[in-house]
Amino acid sequence: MLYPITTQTRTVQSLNGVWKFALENEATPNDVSTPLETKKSMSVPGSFNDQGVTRDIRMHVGYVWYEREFVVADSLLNERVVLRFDAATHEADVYVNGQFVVHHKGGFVPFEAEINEFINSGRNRVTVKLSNMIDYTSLPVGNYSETKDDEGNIVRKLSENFDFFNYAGLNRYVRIYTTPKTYISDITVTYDVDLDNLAADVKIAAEAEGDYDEVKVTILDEADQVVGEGNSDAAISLKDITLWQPLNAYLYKAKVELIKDGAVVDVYEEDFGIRTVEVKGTQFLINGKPFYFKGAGKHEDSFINGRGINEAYNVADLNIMRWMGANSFRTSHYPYSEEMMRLCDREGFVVIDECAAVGMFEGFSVDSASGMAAKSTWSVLDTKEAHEQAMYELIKRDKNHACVVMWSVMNEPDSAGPGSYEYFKSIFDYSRKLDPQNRPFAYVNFQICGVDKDVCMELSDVILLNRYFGWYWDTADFASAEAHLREDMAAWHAKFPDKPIMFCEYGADTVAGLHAIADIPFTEDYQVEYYKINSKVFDECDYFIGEQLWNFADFETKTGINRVQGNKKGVFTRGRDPKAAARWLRERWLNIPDFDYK
Ligand code: BDP
Repeated sequence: MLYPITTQTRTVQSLNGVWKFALENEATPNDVSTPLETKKSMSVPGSFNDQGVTRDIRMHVGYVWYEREFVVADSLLNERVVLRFDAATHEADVYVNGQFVVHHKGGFVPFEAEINEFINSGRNRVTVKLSNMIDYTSLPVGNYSETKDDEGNIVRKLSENFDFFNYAGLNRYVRIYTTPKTYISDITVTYDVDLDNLAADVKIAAEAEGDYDEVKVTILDEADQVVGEGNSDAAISLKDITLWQPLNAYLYKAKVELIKDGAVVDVYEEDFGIRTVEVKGTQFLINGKPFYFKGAGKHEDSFINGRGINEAYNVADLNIMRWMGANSFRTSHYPYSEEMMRLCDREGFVVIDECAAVGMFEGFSVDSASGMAAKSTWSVLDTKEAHEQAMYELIKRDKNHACVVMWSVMNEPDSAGPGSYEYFKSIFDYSRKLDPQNRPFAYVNFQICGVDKDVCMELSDVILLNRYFGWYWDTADFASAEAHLREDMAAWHAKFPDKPIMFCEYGADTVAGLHAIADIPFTEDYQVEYYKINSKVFDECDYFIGEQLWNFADFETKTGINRVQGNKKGVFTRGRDPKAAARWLRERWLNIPDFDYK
């Protein structure tokens, strides 16, 4: 799916700003044929929860309404006019001038619709009925229930089956863009690279609709010099290429033009980097060299905005990670904004791209993590359809990004209980066919489904582990934690001697400002010790290819007695102030090279 940009043939118009907002009153439903009656406002993009402030909005479960007016300039009305939502979390029905236009479920990916038949010259009205409900058929997975009160009104309850707050709303940009009636609908970038001779055969495959004779492709380098020309059917050979490297990005531009009778009818420019990715034995090769992942699992989470896009945070977060010596992160636990992916392409950050498959464990709870056991997850959940859609939409959106080096199909699923293998196999088989660049696919293993219980790891190209020895397990007993971690790693390596292992989560809740000498949980000192013992074991294992800690920064969660205004495992606070561990890790990571460490 193409990102909306302005070119000689295309325009983009923002619908961001303050919209009208209302909670749905189910007794007297909103009538979309008339303007929304409300005095409430809501900023878009942004989650509605913290903007709404009081409990009735913040904790609302059910439907909400957004509405605003817009005008499309008369000069554009003969173009193809498309209304695009970058993310409506989690489910939306969109109306223009009271007429239904499009429905989409899945709160972290874009969707769009042509609206020519619904709009007029002058003022128009866009209305969104949005639901924040998630259940056992959706991704992410939520525990949903409903009852009726004495007056017969539906009372909805929702408890996340995961450890982040269910921020919802029009979380990303809303735009109208125009294209000619004959237009480029998608572009897929693939290449064969000759690393020894720094040459590449690059295929820019375009899909288009309408009446055209030919698709012309021009490849430009960063100095805007033409380095290759051809069309969309055949590969274009490039010589003396500059590779996209971690933290040292280089982006080419593919200029794609639809030609009719010798004239250009549509033009789109897609930036792309050239790099190779391969899992070979216990190594993860980028451009043929063994890469070592240093970084974190993150969240899209900021004050007031909630999960709403915050580009200043994105820029700062990458700068903070660079400061720390990090080179990578995982989009835990859902696809991040397209702007973040584009930024990572530019900055050279290496991304493990995760779909919203989280909470796929019956009865998940952070209150009893070490005491949980796999149950009948795969007969309770009915997520296959949503999961395939999520992988399809994620890969369709992110397939061309050089920053994406691996897909994560699930976080901490039940990989031990009955039916796990069959479910995993079908998702892996389905997903692998979708990636034109054939990147590795993996899932992130839950400590509950340890090496002696997990039955799915053979399907994963890399062993991604979330491990909490010294936190949920062996709390305040670092000697045992270290020993158990060492045993765990050895056991995984013995079971899969030819697969690389990396950590995608390890961490300890830490309230900034607390200190103690004697290994007291929640103190900054404890968090530092925790990272020290984990790092010591990592360095003993030559098959260990990366450390992504949990979490980059403190973040909001549902309320619970194990969460103090959110999850405090950040090595930075929610406001991005470093805890002591951030400095300790900085010392460590600046001394670990990106390549050839293992
Ligand atoms: C894992 C989850 C992550 C949690 C983390 C924790 O993958 O989302 O936030 O542990 O408990 O269960 O902090």
